[in-house]
Amino acid sequence: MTEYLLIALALLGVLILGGLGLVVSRLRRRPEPPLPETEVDTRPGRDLAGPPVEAPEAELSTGILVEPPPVVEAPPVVEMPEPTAGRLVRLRTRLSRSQNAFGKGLLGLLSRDHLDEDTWEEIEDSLITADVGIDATRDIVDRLRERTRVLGTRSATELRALLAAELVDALDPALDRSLRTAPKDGVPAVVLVVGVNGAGKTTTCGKIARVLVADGRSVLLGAADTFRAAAADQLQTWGGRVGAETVRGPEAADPASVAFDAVKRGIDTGVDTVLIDTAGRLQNKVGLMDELGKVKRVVSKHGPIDETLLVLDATTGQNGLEQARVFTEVVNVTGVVLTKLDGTAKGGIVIAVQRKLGIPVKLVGLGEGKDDLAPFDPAQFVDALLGTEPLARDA
Ligand SMILES: Nc1nc2c(ncn2[C@@H]2O[C@H](COP(=O)(O)OP(=O)(O)O)[C@@H](O)[C@H]2O)c(=O)[nH]1
Ligand SMILES: [Mg+2]
Repeated sequence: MTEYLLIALALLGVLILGGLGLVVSRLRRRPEPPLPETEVDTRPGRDLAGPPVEAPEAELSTGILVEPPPVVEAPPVVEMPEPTAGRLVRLRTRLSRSQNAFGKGLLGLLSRDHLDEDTWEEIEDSLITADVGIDATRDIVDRLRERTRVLGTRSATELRALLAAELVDALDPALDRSLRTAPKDGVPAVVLVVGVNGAGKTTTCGKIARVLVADGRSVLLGAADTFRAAAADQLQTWGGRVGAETVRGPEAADPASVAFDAVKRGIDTGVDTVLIDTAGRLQNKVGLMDELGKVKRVVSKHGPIDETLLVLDATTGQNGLEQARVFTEVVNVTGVVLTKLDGTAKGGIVIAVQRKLGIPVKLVGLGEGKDDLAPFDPAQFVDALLGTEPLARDA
């Protein structure tokens, strides 16, 4: 028994001495510049990599042969994003919060006792104010008036339903809004993301990558915005979180060659989808057209581009629409992503965008959060746009 005690004491002594030695050597070394800080990821899921390896130096300096735990290269922590099903419903509150005044105003007008000429004009005004666009507004209001007259509709509940139906109709619910991201014959699908600076392209690329990964797809990102190194860093950060590789070139590299390399790498590594983020400086329209046109041509050498998404900032309203047209002239835009709908009371822009560009809105951005991107669904969207609060009063 005493033997054990002695051994334990001896061990303790050696440990203390070793520890002291380490402290002293640390003190002596003090003038040296500190080592660069390692980034520590404290997110949940970290513990999968096993307990942290603590102070192996102290153990070694005691002279006791304590086998250090094997140094395992910790696997990068890959996040599993939430599934997309029901996202628009989940994000609905965010949308209705920003659209509240619009929805309330409209429904307030519809619940007036007499829908006289002035009231119809006010209804028109609120739709135009919400960026629905003049032509679409006229159509919607004309049809609503007609149906109200024919049906002899009176109650606010019925009127709300009629208005909702007209708005949904204006959004062309039959349009194909699916994203073509599935590989064909072992060749990855290529998705090109375009739009003006600040619209939310890089963020959207990142969010889409998460959606695809959540659906069990493998993704590669191409940082063809080579204007600022920070742009590629930003994209790489998004990719890193979900384990997606990012192909980037040196600063000021030719965007087309980066895009080409990205697709090539995607083919070589056998990923399902290659997402290409581009730059969108509009100061020089000709330059931008040239650059994008070249990206498109060069990437097409590998095969046709499956999806070209135009990212539009909903808060820029009708101005954004004008800019959008430039892009549709250079690339074959197959879908629109309308971002920042959480930050505007002008959700009607969705209607105007589709009508003016003749391209379906496929996705909507509803926040800066990593999963704040939802597939666009006309009926759910209109529901959120109108909100339901005034109905409660009506019942
Ligand atoms: N509120 C909100 N902000 C967004 C949304 N999408 C992007 N952003 C923000 O818009 C800013 C510009 O985004 P970024 O992706 O860098 O734009 P890019 O220049 O087109 O690549 C960033 O601060 C994003 O967080 C969205 O749906 N809602
Ligand atoms: Mg960007």
